[in-house]
Amino acid sequence: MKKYFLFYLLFSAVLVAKAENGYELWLRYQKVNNAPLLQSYNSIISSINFAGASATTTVAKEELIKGLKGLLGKNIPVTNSITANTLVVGTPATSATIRSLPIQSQLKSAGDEGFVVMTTSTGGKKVTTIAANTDVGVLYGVFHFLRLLQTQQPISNLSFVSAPKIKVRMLNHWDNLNRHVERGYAGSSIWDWHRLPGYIDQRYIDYARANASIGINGTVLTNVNANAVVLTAPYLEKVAALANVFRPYGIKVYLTARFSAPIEIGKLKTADPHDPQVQQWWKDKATEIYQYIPDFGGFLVKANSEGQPGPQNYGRNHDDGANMLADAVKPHGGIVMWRAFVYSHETPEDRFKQAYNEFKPLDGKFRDNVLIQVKNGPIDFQPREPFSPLFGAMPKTPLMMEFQVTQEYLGQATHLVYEAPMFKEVLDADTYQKGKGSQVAKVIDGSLHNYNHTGMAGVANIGSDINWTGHLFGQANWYCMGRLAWDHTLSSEKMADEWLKQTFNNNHNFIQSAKKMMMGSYEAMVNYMTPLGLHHIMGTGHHYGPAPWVDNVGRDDWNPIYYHKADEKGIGFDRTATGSNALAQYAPELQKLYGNINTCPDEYLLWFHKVSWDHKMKSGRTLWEELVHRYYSGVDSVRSMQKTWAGLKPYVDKERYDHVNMLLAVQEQEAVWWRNACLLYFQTFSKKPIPAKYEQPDKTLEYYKNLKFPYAPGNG
Ligand code: GCW
Repeated sequence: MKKYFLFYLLFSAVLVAKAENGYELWLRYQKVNNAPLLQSYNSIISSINFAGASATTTVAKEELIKGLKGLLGKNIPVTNSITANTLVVGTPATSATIRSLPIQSQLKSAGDEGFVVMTTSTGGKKVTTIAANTDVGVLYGVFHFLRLLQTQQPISNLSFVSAPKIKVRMLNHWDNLNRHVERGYAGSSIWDWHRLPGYIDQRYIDYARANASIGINGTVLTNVNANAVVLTAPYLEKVAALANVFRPYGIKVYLTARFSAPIEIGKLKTADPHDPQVQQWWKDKATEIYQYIPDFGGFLVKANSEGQPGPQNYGRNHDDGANMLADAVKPHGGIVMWRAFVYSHETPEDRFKQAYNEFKPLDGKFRDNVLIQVKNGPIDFQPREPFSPLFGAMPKTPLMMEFQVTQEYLGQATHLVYEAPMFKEVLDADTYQKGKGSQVAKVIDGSLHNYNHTGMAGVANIGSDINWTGHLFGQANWYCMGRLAWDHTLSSEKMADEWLKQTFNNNHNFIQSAKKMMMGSYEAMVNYMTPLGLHHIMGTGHHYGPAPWVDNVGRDDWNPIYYHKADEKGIGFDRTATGSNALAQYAPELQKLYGNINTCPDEYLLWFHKVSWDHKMKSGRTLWEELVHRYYSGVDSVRSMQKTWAGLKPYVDKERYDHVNMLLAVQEQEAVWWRNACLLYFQTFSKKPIPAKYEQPDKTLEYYKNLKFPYAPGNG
């Protein structure tokens, strides 16, 4: 009896897919479950010849050995010799073989951080090489090679050279020192400040591995709503401990600089950037920081924005503040990323226009180690925004992109929303600054204006939840942000494909359906939240759920009614010449396209026009009918996503299947909530029915208005 029971245990363990909690992200290294392919991999990789002994080389080597062991199901011997089918890894500096291989011109184009992955030969022996000019290039090459196996690509005839298109590829953590994450929906901050520097959480290492695997090379540890305490010695020691963990992975640490720090922790009476004592204080502070962290990346600054102190407090301007900090870090090789997310309390001007108005006149006035960090859109990470007009306006100042990976306005961590299509929409948008073909991507990768610095940042969606991002599919947004910073020409489909295969499996049916679900998820969310160019109609403060009726917040431009302007006549914000004329901040080609109500794309219509309820849309429907149609189709799309996922049950382990399944059900309820609340509210102006063919709202507008969420997560 006992014998049978044991047998049964063994048998069932083999049958049941290993439960997974998502902690391993896209680095699971499961054994390749395709026999012919596995055989081919095994014949192509018979040993590893790995040159170099630096800290970076060591982690690269460990990763390669670990990855191959998992993927091939056996240990691949590491040798000093080269035989047929050796995997030759290294740099010209570390490996004589690499120096002798016919890959020198490819190596040249790989630059400082890029890599070459090639099938080639040496002494008549066929080998595969992962080569780079630097150790970190080797690390990136190793991750690329492992990705080929994880996604089951052929590797018998490789010829691939890759170099990042953008230099600074980073995450911004809005993490406070008490571990609260502003706009974080995945638990508390992963930075365990209290136990640092003594205790090094394994998570720090896995965080670094994950980032290196997608090419991220910088991390801002602290919230832009900054606390000067992080710049004091006890905290710098903690920061240094993190920097030590990240360094082998090619990741530099950056901090947010609170502009008033000279007063708060320096005991000065002022933080005026023209004051010599203040300037000296920052120089000394920079010197001190570099003693702790010799490769410290620099500062990210939010100044004179939403109550943060800044140079304008002293009658100075952004360039004065940025340049003072730039001078302080310059001797140490640091940079300053100065944010353009500003809008003033005092100016009644359309908020859309303010960043441009403040920064455009400063073009060319910044030191050469300053980048201006611009949010993708003119307002604030809304579900859909036109690109920020600043991207077409500052040829003499390096502009870097700020995307928000955390889903503050995109359903937080309960909605499955794949963000790549949104990022791509902005990157591919044409600014027309130097005529047709002046895409935002070419501005930020420096090719349009020959910027000396280039950068892309993503506000992280990472927290201490076991799966890092709250929603398992939130991992895909972290993944694609890093991949796009490396190569913005990658398609959304390609990145979804890679992520799904590495995160789940390579089953064709699974991949096709899951990819389709991901690809439609962004548009679905826009439709059930803010279709046709609506924006900023979410709940106040926590930004959770719909609240288009809010009209009582302290300042005008925090109220949803400021943005949708609905009344009996129609809905939308007139930003043409008859209105705020924000359109004038764009190139003439775009002014023409967006300025005409009949040519303005539906996606941006209510961003630029006040449109009457009876306006005939391109679809033939009236505006009201179209609005209803979009809200309903958004909900329908979520229901299809639920069906798709249910059909994928056989391909996914129970734990992760259930996780996504439950969250999709929440998403469906919340999509209905958005749809009903918004339509019932807008109906009070349009005075038109929701046609009978649609399922009718089962709650009243009053019900929705009375919902309160005092403990919603992530609040500032
Ligand atoms: O989107 C808004 C957020 C704030 C955030 C601010 C910013 C860090 O609601 O929480 O503050 O943007 O980007 O500075």
